[in-house]
Amino acid sequence: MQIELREAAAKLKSAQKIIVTAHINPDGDAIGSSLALVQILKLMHKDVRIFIDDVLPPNFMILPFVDNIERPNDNDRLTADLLIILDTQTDRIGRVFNMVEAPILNIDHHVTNTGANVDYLYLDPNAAATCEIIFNISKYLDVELTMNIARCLYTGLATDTGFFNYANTKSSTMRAAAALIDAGVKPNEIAEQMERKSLADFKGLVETLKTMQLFYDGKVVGIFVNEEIAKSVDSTEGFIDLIRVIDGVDVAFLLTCKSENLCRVSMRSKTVDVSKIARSLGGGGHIRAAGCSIKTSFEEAKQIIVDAIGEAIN
Ligand SMILES: [Mn+2]
Repeated sequence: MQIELREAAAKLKSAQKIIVTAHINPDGDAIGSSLALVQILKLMHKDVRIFIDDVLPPNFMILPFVDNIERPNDNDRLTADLLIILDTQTDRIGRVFNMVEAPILNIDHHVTNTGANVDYLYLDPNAAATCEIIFNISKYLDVELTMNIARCLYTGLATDTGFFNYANTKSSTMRAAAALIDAGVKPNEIAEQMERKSLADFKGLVETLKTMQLFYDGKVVGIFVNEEIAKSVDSTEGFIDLIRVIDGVDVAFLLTCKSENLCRVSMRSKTVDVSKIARSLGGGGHIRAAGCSIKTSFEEAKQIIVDAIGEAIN
């Protein structure tokens, strides 16, 4: 059932024992919104735990409260008054879904979220980030945004908007960011942390850029993190943003080899609705930034994604 923001706030108020989670392959918005919400709930004297079923990229380890993020154990079974799923739908939270028995409140900004398997969905596709929604919901909760909460929220806003560059950046996003700066955030410090790369990842980036290929008269560009490169890097965060700038390119994509028969695709576009392409392949996302997994070999996945994008642009 889709609910209003005010009703979502009421759910937070009435629950005492709360578990918060976000998507696997966690990004700045998933981690930032989870950590901010947990701190808000603590200020409301809630009994709250936070689980993310994945390793956290090192860039986010500076965020306040990050040590409180737990990974689920296979044998754990937990009950709670509320399970809050942030920045994704139920199918991308890994083992948390089966571990927790509780009514589900899903808070998200992905236009492709169908609300499957959840009790309550608050969906705002106009929000630039789930962090923007958490910022908005805090106004209903009588809590003051501490600097630590603000740093987490700002991280999600900044990373999901490409540091306020993408089309999802609205005046409301900027107003939220301004309020967070007023609460003590230093934008340069967050930017420096988020842009940091290990030498191995940077070398991986150089190798990946060498794989660049143009398709459809240069309207589409792809880069390829093959098995060898994938083994040498921890994260491919930000790789795709470097190729979307090429003149004449509408759709940029990154194909990553995850394992022998599992590939991951990320897409960015200037005009094409890539969320549709992602959805047609079982994934999701936003109009100009989306992704999906393809369960096949690297070569076959390449053909599938090139064909799917070709269909969308022609
Ligand atoms: Mn997000």
